Amino acid sequence: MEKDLSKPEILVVANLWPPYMDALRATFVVHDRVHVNDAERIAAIAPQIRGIAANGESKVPAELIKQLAALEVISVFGVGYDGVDVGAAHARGIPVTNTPDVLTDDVADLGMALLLSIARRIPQADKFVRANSWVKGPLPLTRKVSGARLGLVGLGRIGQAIASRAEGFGMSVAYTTRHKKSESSYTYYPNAQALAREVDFLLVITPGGAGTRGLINADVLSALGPEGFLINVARGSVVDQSALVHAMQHNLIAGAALDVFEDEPNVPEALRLHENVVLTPHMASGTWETRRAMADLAFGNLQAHFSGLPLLTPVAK
Ligand code: NAP
Ligand code: 8YV
Repeated sequence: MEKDLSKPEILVVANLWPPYMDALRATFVVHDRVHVNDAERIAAIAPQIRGIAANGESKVPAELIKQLAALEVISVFGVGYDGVDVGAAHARGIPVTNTPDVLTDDVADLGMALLLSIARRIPQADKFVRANSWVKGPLPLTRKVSGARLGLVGLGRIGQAIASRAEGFGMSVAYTTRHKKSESSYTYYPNAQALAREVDFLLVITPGGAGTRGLINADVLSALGPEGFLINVARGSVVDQSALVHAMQHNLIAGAALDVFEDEPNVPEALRLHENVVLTPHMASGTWETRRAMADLAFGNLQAHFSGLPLLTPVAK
């Protein structure tokens, strides 16, 4: 097929949602993940690549940015951009865009769903009924959510939305962030360990990357204690997964509900086989409605750039 030279060429660095790919293919010359295992092909097309389409899990390291001499813009299908070397991009004057706000409700909904699931043991109860175990006797009692104490590690767009939902359950809300939010009436703790000591549910919703790597470590889990539950909808890197496995195996915490993992899609057997966990496959923004809105925004950013218009949602310098 003849290449349409009027279309900008872009490199897709993730397994993107098919309807989004359709929109990209209609407007750009799309090179789909050729950088992953085809050094010769990427070297051949590198001088033409003007845009990158990534997602929240994508790696866009400085080396790739350096290789693409004509690169003008990086659009992330996701609010988190911890896999993109934003410093290296900005140093070359290349803007990075993401998809904030449009996914906030879904991620907050899944955060609460995971909290309810681990506390009330909904997946375990479902298994119990399906296995016909009910005929032998009742399911053991579970943990009440309404009125319990929630601790949020991160109180940004999504953290705030989770806090509002938790208030609807009559939960008390406390949080930790690097900077105390003067406008917030929730109780502030200066670090995750101090927060964990005071709550029943510790829910993590910070960005990933170097600044939060291993923030939830053995000390934090020990502070959460044998009655406490951990919920992570942020990034796998924020929780020290080995420390978590150790805490689960030694009943140092009551349970964990996780949407994100250190090495996705690989989840350690120790977590997969544990009775007191609820696991979901990085699906917090995965509804038709939200993925459509994310695709529109991620595409809109690329389109704005190549039309010489202001970007819709650039990541701040
Ligand atoms: P946001 O509005 O930027 O909020 C981030 C919050 O994290 C802020 O309150 C920030 O406060 C806090 N924070 C940053 N570094 C911290 C640290 N070292 N210790 C404690 N708190 C820290 O972002 P958002 O829109 O709420 O999204 C948050 C993250 O959720 C994303 O970056 C992404 O990683 C994750 N996410 C996951 C999914 C999923 O599918 N599971 C979907 C969407 C988003 P300070 O700056 O004051 O510290
Ligand atoms: C998506 C995410 O699952 O927005 C983020 O940061 O992690 C998620 O919304 C992801 O970007 C799509 O693959």
